[in-house]
Amino acid sequence: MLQLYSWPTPNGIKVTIALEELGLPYAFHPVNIGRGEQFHPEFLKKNPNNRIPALVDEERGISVFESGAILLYLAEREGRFLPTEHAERVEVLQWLFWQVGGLGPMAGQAHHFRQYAPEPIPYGIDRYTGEVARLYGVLDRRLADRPFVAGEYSIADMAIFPWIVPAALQGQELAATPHLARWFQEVAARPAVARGRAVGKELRQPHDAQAKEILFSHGKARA
Ligand SMILES: N[C@@H](CCC(=O)N[C@@H](CS)C(=O)NCC(=O)O)C(=O)O
Repeated sequence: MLQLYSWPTPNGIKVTIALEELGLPYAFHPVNIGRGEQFHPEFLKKNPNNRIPALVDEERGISVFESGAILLYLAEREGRFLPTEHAERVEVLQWLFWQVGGLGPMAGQAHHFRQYAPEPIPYGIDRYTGEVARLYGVLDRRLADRPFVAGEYSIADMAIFPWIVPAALQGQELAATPHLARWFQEVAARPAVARGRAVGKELRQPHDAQAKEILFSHGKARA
């Protein structure tokens, strides 16, 4: 059985979408990042980077952290959503890495400066909102002449999708990127995506003062 240690945020939702798409049985163990559970010693054994998600494959005795590595692990394990042919495979991998190295971190900073910074910092807001706008433009051009980012639906789409869901929080208007908007509607309509998005949804709360202290105090506070 697969054991998923996670929370319903974009990096967590990627993995529940992939598990649902693959039809794999798994147990979801919530790690409340707003209460500091990502710093608990038991979780740190699974992810030394104190971030969700982490996946434990009991059957194979393998533990994986980093959402992109988890998607890759699951796709290779099941032989789905990642082509085996070299050129097609690299298409998927480059967009998967583009998400984990670019869209995710930049959108995360846009969320931070637009929603959570203790006082408005125009330089931070402009820099990250602008960078996310650039990345949305890259995706829009990519999707102009193909249905999904790497041609066929793949783990790259699963990785990108949860970061487009909160577009408004990143200062983005999907109507400005019609090809991306079309792709977004198509991915959102997949039943497995809807199931993946629903996992743990009821647990999600707006960040209160304690959560902000834990998440944004640069390691000073620990629950
Ligand atoms: N590169 C990591 C990023 C994971 C990440 O940032 N997770 C966030 C939630 S989306 C988290 O656990 N935050 C807890 C914290 O900042 O202490 C991945 O893709 O798995």
